Amino acid sequence: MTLAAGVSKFEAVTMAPPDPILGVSEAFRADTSDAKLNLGVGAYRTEELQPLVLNVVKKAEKKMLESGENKEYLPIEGLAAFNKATAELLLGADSPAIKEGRVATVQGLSGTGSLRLGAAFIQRYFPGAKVLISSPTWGNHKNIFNDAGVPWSEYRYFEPKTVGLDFEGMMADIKDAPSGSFILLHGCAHNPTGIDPTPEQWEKIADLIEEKGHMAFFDVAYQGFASGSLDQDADSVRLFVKRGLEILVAQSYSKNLGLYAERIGAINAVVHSSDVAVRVKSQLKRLARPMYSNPPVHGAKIVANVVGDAALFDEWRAEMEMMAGRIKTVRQRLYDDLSTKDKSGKDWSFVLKQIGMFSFTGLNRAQSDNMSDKWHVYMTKDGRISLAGLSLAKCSYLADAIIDSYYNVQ
Ligand code: PLA
Repeated sequence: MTLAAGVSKFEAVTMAPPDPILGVSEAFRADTSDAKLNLGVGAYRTEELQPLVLNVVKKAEKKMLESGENKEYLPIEGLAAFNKATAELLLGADSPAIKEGRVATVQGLSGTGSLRLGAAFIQRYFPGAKVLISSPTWGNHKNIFNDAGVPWSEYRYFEPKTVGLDFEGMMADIKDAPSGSFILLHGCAHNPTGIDPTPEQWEKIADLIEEKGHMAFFDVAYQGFASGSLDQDADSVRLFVKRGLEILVAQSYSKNLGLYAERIGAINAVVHSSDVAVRVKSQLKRLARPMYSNPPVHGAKIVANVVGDAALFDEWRAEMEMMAGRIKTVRQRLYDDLSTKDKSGKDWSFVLKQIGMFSFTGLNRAQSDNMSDKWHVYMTKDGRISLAGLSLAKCSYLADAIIDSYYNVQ
């Protein structure tokens, strides 16, 4: 007799809600309309709305295949050539912090896994310390710190009235946080608002963090995607390092090298001495080992090959400028279409002012629902659209959808 389907021991397990970002892609896939458009996840598409594998990635992979590389385990901290390349890309190849051995770099499972490792480190070595997260922020930040058991609260960031930065609110909240807090900062191209502090504001943020004895924890998921320049997009991080502040930085190659599925990134701790760096690195490894043992090799080799080869590196920069440029072009077209179609005189210029992959439209939840239910345009419910998933050909349709949702849905 086979066992009957009795009461499951898993009966108490409830249904989890769909993920606010990746769940949008699931809903998109289920939609059979020809008009459908996925502006949910921040993944780059060509004008034909197809995924793009960069030429430099193909060239690096060809090289790897030809050299007949093996599938041995990487060390816990990852591929040495990758760790060197990624720290240099972040801080600059001539960075004194690197030369002095003050940077502890451990390869992570892309941006998310690197943030998670950083969070586990905070939980273990700074028990009770709070992380301050911008309001709003990337939908996964809170999950990451929750699951690592790190308490967090929010600092003001976005001012809906000006569709800009609430700099005073931000500074007041950082000031009020207990000394020794970690301040999570988006290195560039803030997700979801597309609004970054100015260089002068970054200086003031650094002043305050230093004064309060806090530590900055940078999330750098879009280096190269804000301005098109890898160096310029790292200015915020480099400013803190130049001032001698200790920081944590999570990096991701999902967007700038289009390596989404390879899960390649890093966690870096820039500290006061090489002695401390060695110890911090040893503890990051100790945290990684029981979580996933050691990281995957393929993406690490791609990054090491691209960054470590002058010709490929130049080609990468050109490809990134092309991607950032295409996003700027659709941004402009969307703004033009919104401004011409909307006869009410509403100022849509915030679309142009925002930077990076996204536009934060100000559409509320009901309006976002209308976008998907009526127009088959999928976006996150916080009103964010990914311009990286938009083509010039679809701008006019999208503008119609936004105007309808904005004026006809409360
Ligand atoms: N940090 C920020 C600010 C991000 O926006 C993302 C990705 C990550 C980290 C992590 O990406 P990674 O793990 O792939 O390196 N945000 C995406 C995708 C693009 C996602 O939600 O996972 C987004 O649509 O917001």
